[in-house]
Amino acid sequence: MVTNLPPQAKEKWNEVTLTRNPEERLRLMGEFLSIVPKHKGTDRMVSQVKKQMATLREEIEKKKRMPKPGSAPTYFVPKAGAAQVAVVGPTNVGRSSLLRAVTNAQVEVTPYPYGTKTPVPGMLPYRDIQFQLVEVPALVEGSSEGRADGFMKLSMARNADGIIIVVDVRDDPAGNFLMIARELANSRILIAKPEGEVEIEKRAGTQIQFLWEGELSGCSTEDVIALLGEYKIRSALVRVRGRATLETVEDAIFGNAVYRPTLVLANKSDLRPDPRTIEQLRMAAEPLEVVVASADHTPDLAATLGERLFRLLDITRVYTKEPGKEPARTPMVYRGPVTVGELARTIHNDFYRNFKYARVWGPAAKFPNEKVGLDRRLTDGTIVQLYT
Ligand SMILES: Nc1nc2c(ncn2[C@@H]2O[C@H](COP(=O)(O)OP(=O)(O)OP(=O)(O)O)[C@@H](O)[C@H]2O)c(=O)[nH]1
Ligand SMILES: [Mg+2]
Repeated sequence: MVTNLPPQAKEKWNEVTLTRNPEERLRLMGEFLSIVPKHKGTDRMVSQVKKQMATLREEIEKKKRMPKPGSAPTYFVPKAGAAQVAVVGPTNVGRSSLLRAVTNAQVEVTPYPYGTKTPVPGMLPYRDIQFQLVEVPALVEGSSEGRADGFMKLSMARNADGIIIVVDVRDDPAGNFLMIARELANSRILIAKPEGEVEIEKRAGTQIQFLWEGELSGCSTEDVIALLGEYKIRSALVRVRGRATLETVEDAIFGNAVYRPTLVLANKSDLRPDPRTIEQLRMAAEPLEVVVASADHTPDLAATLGERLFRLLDITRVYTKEPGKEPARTPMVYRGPVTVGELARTIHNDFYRNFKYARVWGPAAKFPNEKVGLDRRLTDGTIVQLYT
């Protein structure tokens, strides 16, 4: 259900989005909530905004407590490699052990709970790429309400490209999985692929441009443009994936719900779990894939996990080539399908602007050395030479 906010409320939200200062933003959000009519249709949006306010409050508090102005918050881990994957779970399930087993990270494994206090990154090599795994300190019931640095921990899952939920096969894996899933859901982090997704990228100009990787359901592009207009968004790039409704669009305006592809790792399989417990976990985790393994004893766990992440994150590797030379050894890495145009743009805007044609070899080529245009979709393993 779309919220049907009065115009003053939409006006106020527009003010919120234009404000960067956290204190000011918090104040405006409070004013926004005070003029939002409370009814069933606005329930979800109100709670989303309240969560954002709570996160802001915590940010402001953290900043006050920070030793030096400008020093980075300890929970932020810059992205590296093909994708960043947050490794989350309750305490003592073996997240550190997993990082020790499959990445280069120097990690401390502790027999006592809550041993990991700050995020630990490590690189997992797979084929010719690397995934960055980041151990997030243990989540608890109530993390989404801010318990035990909950907002910071959950924001790491939000900022990552994917998630691994680790549970212990001998410690109520289904129940613990559901606890973690609940905390993520409360933070509006979706772990199952939603029917439709919308991303709105505001930009200068006077035009709403659509990028179609899916379709609208139950509304037209005019409806979307009208709704955006009500929130004073007159120029933006709107990416539509799957089947998106007007509600999906409004969710995107409030910028809160995100989908993160997720894998479940049932760890400590060497401890001979009851097959029924594993079955319960699989049922609870549906439709997510469950990998049953042991960080301590499964051989080739890095390769197994790498392969699952590669599929889960829909990785596409493209190799650029210069005339008369061998293709680049390190690929350009994308998530999902990528066009020649997008490739050109990521290399350099000039390649895009002065583009004449491209030649392709491999999976995306009908025959080797095929001449193609900006729209050609590139698949994993394709070699591309751009001509300008
Ligand atoms: N048998 C067995 N024990 C494991 C396995 N993985 C981890 N453990 C043990 O489980 C305990 C917790 O391991 P950690 O890797 O520190 O767990 P964690 O999830 O990082 O825990 P915190 O960061 O402290 O919340 C340690 O005693 C590990 O030795 C495994 O695959 N099999
Ligand atoms: Mg740990």
